Amino acid sequence: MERILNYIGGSLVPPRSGRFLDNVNPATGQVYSHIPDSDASDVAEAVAAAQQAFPDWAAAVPEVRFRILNRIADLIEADLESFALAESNDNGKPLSVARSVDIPRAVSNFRFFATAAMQFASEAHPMPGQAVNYTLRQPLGTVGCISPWNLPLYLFTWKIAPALAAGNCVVGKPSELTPMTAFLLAKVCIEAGLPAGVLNIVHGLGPSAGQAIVEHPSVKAISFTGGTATGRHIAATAAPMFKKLSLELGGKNPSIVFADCDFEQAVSTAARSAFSNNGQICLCGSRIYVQKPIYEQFRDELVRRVSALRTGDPLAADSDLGALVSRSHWEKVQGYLALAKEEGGRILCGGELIRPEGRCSEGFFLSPAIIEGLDAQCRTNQEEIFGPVVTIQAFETEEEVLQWANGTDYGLAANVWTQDLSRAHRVAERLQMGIVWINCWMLRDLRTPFGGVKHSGIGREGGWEAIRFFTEPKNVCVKYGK
Ligand code: TXE
Repeated sequence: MERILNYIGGSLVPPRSGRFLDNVNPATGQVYSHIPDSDASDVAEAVAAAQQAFPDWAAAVPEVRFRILNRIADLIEADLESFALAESNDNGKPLSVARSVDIPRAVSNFRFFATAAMQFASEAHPMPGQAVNYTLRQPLGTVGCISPWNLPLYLFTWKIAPALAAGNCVVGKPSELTPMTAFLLAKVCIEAGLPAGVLNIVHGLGPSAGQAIVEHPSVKAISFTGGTATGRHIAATAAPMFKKLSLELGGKNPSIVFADCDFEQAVSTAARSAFSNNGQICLCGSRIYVQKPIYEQFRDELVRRVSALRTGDPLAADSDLGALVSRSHWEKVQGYLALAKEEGGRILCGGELIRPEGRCSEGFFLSPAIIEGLDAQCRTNQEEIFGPVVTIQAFETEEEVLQWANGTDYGLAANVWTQDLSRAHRVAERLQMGIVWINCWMLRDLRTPFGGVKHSGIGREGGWEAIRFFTEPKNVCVKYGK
């Protein structure tokens, strides 16, 4: 059985302890590879390698970083099929989705930030006749990038690429549930000629390997995407050490459909927004609010379309949805279905455990569920489920739906459907979210700031925001006047 290895100091190495963990394919329920159960000693070795590589990487002219990051992008693209298969086996998502969304986006991340390395410019603030100030933006040194299981390579590279482009060295940890694409990335980095120690990938569990990265005194910043509880714990550990923090956490995002919407676009996108990747995307719209005049028509059409989605073997070309990521997550989502019923919700469709024939009969499958009859304050509508379970509810006024939309601890994203231009801007301004989509969902320009407010996190990723995060500004004031 395949053994995943750590990538430290330019080499693929086993964990120092010699201990490995099982890597389960959630579509089959079977162990299909082993991953290092790394601890603080592996992290210490990775940090030492990064520290050693840092002076040369930080001093390299931008063209060097540009060329290597582009080469990494090219090599992932050339082997797209292996990456897509690894992603599907680890995560349970349809191979077609990994092939068309996740891996191409990881390629784009490297290309985008390769270019950023070439284009980055600093500010100057002249004081006429007296002095000129300029801002030197210098890389931080060794930084930690910790990523989750839902979009494994896409989110890992979304952190690593800007950190490297800005001249930092990285100790990264992918989720222990989805390590395989990061292992393939390590092999690609070796082939691309990335200098030893510039990127180090340590596999293992959050409380051991992840915690050791957060605690290491030489790691200057942590860029983390994952659950809110983990984010809170990381913040509590890192804040007293004055580390820079970027935390992309959970969401409980509303889809708000006004009666004057383009019905076809709203209903098809609401379905996509609710159930893409089985609802396991922090940006998924999991609370669907529809204005009264079109509520019944919209609900019935949504139920019809969602009932037609096929949940099954991720490798089958006709599967729209695959397995949930792990047994424990599958059970957690089922727990929320039971809670929704206890709270008085009616399941309009889905919520059934699926047992596909053949190799996937032991996999973690659940058909996509829509629940009606719950109020905005109940736990089902307040807590992040992160699975194929969404609620639908009718609203009357703009004021009412804004209260519901803003009435959770989270504040990541919203999608709003209306043809009324003034209302679109008004609602966007009042939504307490980091991202608002009007008449669309998941339309992303990589230059835009990405992140949430409230318990959805702190800091922003994307474009120059990411480069700024991974650099320290130093003001140099040069007096030339008398
Ligand atoms: O994420 P964790 P989990 C939400 C979603 C999900 C819940 C828990 O609601 O049900 O979070 O998922 C590492 N120090 N999201 O448990 O634990 C861990 O190894 C350092 C939303 O899988 O937050 C992994 O690499 N690192 C989300 C990463 O943190 C630690 C995506 C995320 O794991 C650590 C995923 C520690 N003490 C889950 N403990 C989104 N916003 O996209 C864990 N880790």
